[in-house]
Amino acid sequence: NTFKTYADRAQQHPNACARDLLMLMERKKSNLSIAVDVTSKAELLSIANQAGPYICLLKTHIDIVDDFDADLVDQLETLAKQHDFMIFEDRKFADIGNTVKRQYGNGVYKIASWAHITNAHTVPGEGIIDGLKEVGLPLGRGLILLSEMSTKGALTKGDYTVESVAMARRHQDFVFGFIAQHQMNETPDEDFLVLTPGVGLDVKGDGMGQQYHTPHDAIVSRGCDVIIVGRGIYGHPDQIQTQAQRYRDAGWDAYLERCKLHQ
Ligand code: UP6
Repeated sequence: NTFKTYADRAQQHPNACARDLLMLMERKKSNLSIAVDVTSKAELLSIANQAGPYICLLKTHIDIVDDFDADLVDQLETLAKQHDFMIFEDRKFADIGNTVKRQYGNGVYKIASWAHITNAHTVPGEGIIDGLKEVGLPLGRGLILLSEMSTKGALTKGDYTVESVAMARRHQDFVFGFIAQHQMNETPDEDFLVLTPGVGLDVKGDGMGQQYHTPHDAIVSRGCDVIIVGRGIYGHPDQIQTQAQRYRDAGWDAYLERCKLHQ
């Protein structure tokens, strides 16, 4: 039986960032990442503070915040320590290595200085990983690749997905997983984490291509590891805690069911 719990995987994983995340998930009993796609600093901080106790990972789109400043990052880091979560900037880098290296380390956001995890499209080929790695690896950061998108008509399928996994395999010191809709491992000793957006319990889509599946579907049927939930939680501003707890429970129950199935 080759099934491994998050705790087993935390012990054995070759990538430091993946080990930290898996350990945190186990310790906190949460495989929930919240996507906080709001445009004001105050709102972002308030949601992070309310959802903090229920999440393993806070996913940001830092460039949509109208009143971004360095203090926002300081406060997010404080909340991350206080509530014990990691930070994932969903930057979706997509340029040549020499450019993404600057987009990651420099500019207004200096993403590499605060985001434990970021991600990249594989459309430019492997040079994008080389560029990001130059900046991120010395800082102990981790990268995930987009091998499968959640949206209707996405071109991330077939050979594109297969090639993306092959690229990750060649950079396991830095790349530890995927944004995808299915488990991506090819051999029993391979252990890429799969973080899955397009998760919701109440609606099937958003009229702009997004497609939603349940936490159960993602974790049990498709073998994903982390559920990413945005509007399902922050779309109810007066119920952040209730919804975060609801998705945390749904994600963790699904994980326990997966463990039981493989016992
Ligand atoms: N996201 C997707 N699909 C992908 C990759 N990333 O939805 O394939 C991101 C979006 C958003 C979040 O950028 O931040 O995940 C999903 O939010 P939602 O739950 O509100 O749809």
